[in-house]
Amino acid sequence: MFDVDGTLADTERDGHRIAFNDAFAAHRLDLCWDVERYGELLAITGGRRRVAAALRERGVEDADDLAARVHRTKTALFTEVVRRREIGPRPGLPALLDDLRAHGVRIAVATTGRRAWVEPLLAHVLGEDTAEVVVCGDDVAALKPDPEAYRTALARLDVDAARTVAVEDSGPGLRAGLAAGLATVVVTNDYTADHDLTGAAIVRESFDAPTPLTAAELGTALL
Ligand code: XBP
Ligand code: MG
Repeated sequence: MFDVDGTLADTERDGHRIAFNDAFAAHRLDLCWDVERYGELLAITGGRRRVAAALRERGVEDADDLAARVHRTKTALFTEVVRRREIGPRPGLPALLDDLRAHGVRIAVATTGRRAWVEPLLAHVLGEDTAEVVVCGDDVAALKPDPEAYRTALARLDVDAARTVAVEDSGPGLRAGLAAGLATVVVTNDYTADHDLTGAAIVRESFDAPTPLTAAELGTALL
């Protein structure tokens, strides 16, 4: 089971962040997240919650309502970016996916992102054989680090947690995988390299260096 943001694709710094800033401008809000600030805000999962927290911090009344409207704009803007295929898979990921498929491994997705952009991104990143099950932020009441997205994906696949590996990029994602009872492999990125990754079955900085991550290595996470 793969996470999307930061795992299948590097979506955050030059993708979501820019779309949030464009949405703030469209709503005439004096708010702009630089790379560093956005990294801190990633501790709050889910775009709408992230915006609401920033608005509340500024003492904005009706922060939740305004955040919902701003987030709708952001989702539309980011969906356009994804549809233009400006964001591709993380290096080394296509080779891992080929290896998993060659071994008959079932592939699912559990993300806290919105289905509007997740589906076109998966069509691009996973290709025609997209994931068997795709659980998005729209499908669950509680976002990561809550395990609901993973538990929902397990139920839809009708598989045991004990036979499933989660692949994540971040501390909140790792905690979601572990809380669902999944062996969890973490492939970090610039934003998550300093997260607390205690409990991860395997931690790597990349899918392809120093050696390619293989289906066999992922399988060792279950041992
Ligand atoms: C990623 C998120 C997402 C994105 C933004 O966390 O929290 O909210 O940052 O997407 P994870 P939306 O990788 O753990 O799923 O604006 O669609 O929420
Ligand atoms: Mg992630």
